[in-house]
This record gives sequence, C-alpha cells and structure tokens, in this order.
Amino acid sequence: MRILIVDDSPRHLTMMVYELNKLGYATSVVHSGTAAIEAVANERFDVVMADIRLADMTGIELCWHLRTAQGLRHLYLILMIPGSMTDQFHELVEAGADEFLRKPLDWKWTAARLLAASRVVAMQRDLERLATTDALTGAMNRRRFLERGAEEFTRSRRYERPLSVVMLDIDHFKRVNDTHGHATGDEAIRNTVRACKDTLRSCDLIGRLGGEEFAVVMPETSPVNAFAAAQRLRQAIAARSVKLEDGGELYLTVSLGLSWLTGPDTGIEPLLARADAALYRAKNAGRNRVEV
Ligand code: GH3
Ligand code: MG
Ligand code: MG
Ligand code: MG
Repeated sequence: MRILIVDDSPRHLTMMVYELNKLGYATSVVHSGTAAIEAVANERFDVVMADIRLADMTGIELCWHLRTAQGLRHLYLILMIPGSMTDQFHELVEAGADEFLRKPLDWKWTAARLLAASRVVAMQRDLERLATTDALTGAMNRRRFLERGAEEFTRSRRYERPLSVVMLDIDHFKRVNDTHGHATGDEAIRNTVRACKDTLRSCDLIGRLGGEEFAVVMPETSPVNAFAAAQRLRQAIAARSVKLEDGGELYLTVSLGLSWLTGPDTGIEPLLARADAALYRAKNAGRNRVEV
C-alpha cells in the first residue's frame, strides 16, 4: 500500500515516515495541497494522509479537489486533525474523507486504522482487476484496452509520435472447437496471448476484443517496425503448439491486420477499424499472413 503524506511540519513528517515505514508501508511526502494534487495525478497512491491545516489550502479543500478529480475515486483519504477539534466531523466526511486521526497521532491506533484502510484498498484493487482483465487469458479486456488505447492515442498525437495497431484472429478456429473441444480451444486462446506477451514489448497493449480476436497497440512504433513485429508474432504463434489429450500437438496460425496513426485520425477507433479491414484482407488472401 502506497501512502502519500501531506503535512507542512517537517518534524511531524519525519516522525510519520519513520513510523509508517516501520509498519511496512511505502511513503512519499509533500508539503502542500497543490503538491499533493500534482503527486496523485502523476503517480499511483492508495492512501492520502493529509494535515487539515496546510499553508495553501485546508485539508477539507484538498479532499474536495481529490474527490472531484478524474480517475482518483480509489483514493482512501485520511485527515489529521488537531486534538482540540471537537465538532465539524460531518464536514470532513462530506468533503470526502474516509477517516480522521487526531494529532498527535497515537501509533497503535494509526496502525489499526491503516489496517482497515488496507482492506478497502485490497478490495478496490480486486474489483479493478476483475473489471479490466479478461478472465481466460489475463490480457486486458475490451473496455480496458479501448481506454488505454485512447490514452496512448492522445499521447502520440500530442507529442507527434508514431503509433501502430495490429488486429489478429486465429485461423479456422471453429474447427478447433469442433474437432478437439472447447477446453483445447480455450488453451489455444491462452497460448496466443502468451505468444503475444513473449514476442511484443512490455509497453505494447494487448487486448482480447472478442472470442479469438485480439488487438495490440504499439506506442512509439513506426509502420515499418510494426510490420516486422507483426511478422515475428505471426511466426511465433505458428511455431507454438497446444498439447492435445491424446498426446498429439495442435499447431495454429493467425491472420493479422496492421494500421497506424495518420493525420486525420481523431481517436483510436479509426485505427482499429483500418486494422480490422486489413485483417479481413489477410483472411481473404489465404490466412497466416500480415496485411496492411
Ligand atoms: P477464420 O479463419 O475466418 O477466422 O475462421 P474461424 O473459424 O476462426 O472463424 P471466426 O473467427 O469467426 O470464429 C470464431 C469462433 O471462436 C466462434 C466460436 O465458437 C469460437 N470462440 C469464441 N470465443 C471462444 C472461447 O472463449 N473459447 C472457445 N473455446 N471458443 C471460442
Ligand atoms: Mg472471423
Ligand atoms: Mg478466427
Ligand atoms: Mg474471430
């Protein structure tokens, strides 16, 4: 669990970092609300522990900011309040705080509350994983793939960097199911994703778009390099086999369609549509090949 501490008292910060590290949590430190907002936008944190009195904004204002920001719903917000504060607790919760702790912090109590927070964080992560990964292969599911693909598109567009997309579909897959059964079919699908992961770079996005149809977004990749990568992938898949129950081996091929970012593109969808059209051509041209 990664914790961001927001406090402008250096003495208090040193103490907190020491105690939280002793509990096994990874900590980062910022000294203002503005710096906190920037930090959570750039880096993934699970918990924010903020002093309610900061130089540039109150902890309540910080909570409002973080709660209304895009993509930060997972943050678990803990406000640290003066021991003398006796009311307005409802305001803290209404502002989006999940928890408040009195200063000076009681370390046993803080540890207990962080344990409670870690249960929420773990559940949050499980839900996120379930909502974004394909259960059969562990690849990104369609929704997550399109979301991440859109992010890569925007980045490539802004910095005028190349971006390529490959769509692939297993050849004659219906025969696999019909001849060898669904379990073998499933294994063939997993095998294809393994080949993608082994062959492509770790920054390439691999999504399972449908049954035995996959797409890859390749950031920082020119059409020429993407074509070479698609050919390598095609060969890697053709060279792999799935073990059959009778001891035999099943070899499969895929057809691939390639597209890349061009001037008029306004989103990732046109690239996917062009890659899909190219894939269709690859099927018609005899399968086990890459078309542009
Ligand atoms: P083509 O070469 O033209 O792609 O022929 P194909 O037989 O592969 O045709 P198509 O891509 O349309 O076939 C998709 C088949 O994949 C249909 C469906 O029975 C099967 N399928 C889809 N999802 C799954 C799955 O999760 N597991 C298994 N075992 N089969 C699946
Ligand atoms: Mg098809
Ligand atoms: Mg197919
Ligand atoms: Mg298909």
